Amino acid sequence: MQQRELTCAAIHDLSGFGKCSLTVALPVLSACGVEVSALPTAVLSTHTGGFAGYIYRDLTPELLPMAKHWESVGARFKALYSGFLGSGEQIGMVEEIFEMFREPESLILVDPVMGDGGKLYSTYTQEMADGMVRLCRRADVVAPNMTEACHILGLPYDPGPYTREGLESLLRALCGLGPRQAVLTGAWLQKGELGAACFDRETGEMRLSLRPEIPGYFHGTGDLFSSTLLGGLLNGMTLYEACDTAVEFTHRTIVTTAQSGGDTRFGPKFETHLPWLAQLMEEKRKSRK
Ligand code: PXL
Repeated sequence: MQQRELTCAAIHDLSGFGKCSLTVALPVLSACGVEVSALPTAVLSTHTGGFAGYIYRDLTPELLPMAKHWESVGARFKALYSGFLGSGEQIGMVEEIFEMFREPESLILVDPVMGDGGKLYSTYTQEMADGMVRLCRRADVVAPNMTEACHILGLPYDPGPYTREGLESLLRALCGLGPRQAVLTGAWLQKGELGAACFDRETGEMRLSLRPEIPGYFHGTGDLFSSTLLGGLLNGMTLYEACDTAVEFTHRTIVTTAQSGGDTRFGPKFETHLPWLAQLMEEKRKSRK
């Protein structure tokens, strides 16, 4: 049987400098053998994490017309992947876009990008963050960090340490909103380790994937993680395989970023690790044929 082409629509902002969102999703998914189309929610000179005076152009009025134009030219996607949104209004629009392109076999991954370290990003209003729960209900897979998961579930932020039972209960609650699979980033049980926990509603199984923690705050790694997770799922990996691959890839890039000693606001140094990722994904594709 001929495999369907791996195609994805990535609905995120385009931050020109300081790698994150689309400047991460496009190369990572391409390396995974996925054809990605970009629907920018906003255009920024830099991301909002630690840069003052950034230029911000919200693309809310353009979002639906761009999606409708795609529809008119026959665009079809195996996956729909949303991340950082430019305004509260965009939540309803992204729901509409999901419906426009949803097919029986399609995979909707929502990374409810809205904050980190217990705080919302500066462009996110409370209303926007509250609306994000609606988008999560429409997803097959959600991949929040701890800040986002607590916000979505209406819980106070928990900085950790976490327990297996605590992580599982958060993941079950996320799946209770609608998704069949949930992945939680920023998971750890003991100091010195960091990774992600994943849960599949069908199997009822929670698994953890941990690596040694590299001290520091590394911008753009959430986008790197989610894009790799999606690439893995599209290539036929199980949820745990995709999650573990995403943790490993993110860990490798953080090691390189930390070793470079550069400004971590500029984004993760993932480029030299793309061949490793591409090979892994190709092997997975071949093993499925
Ligand atoms: O990496 C998440 C992200 C995406 N897009 C923009 C951001 C951030 C985090 O700060 O500012 C514009």
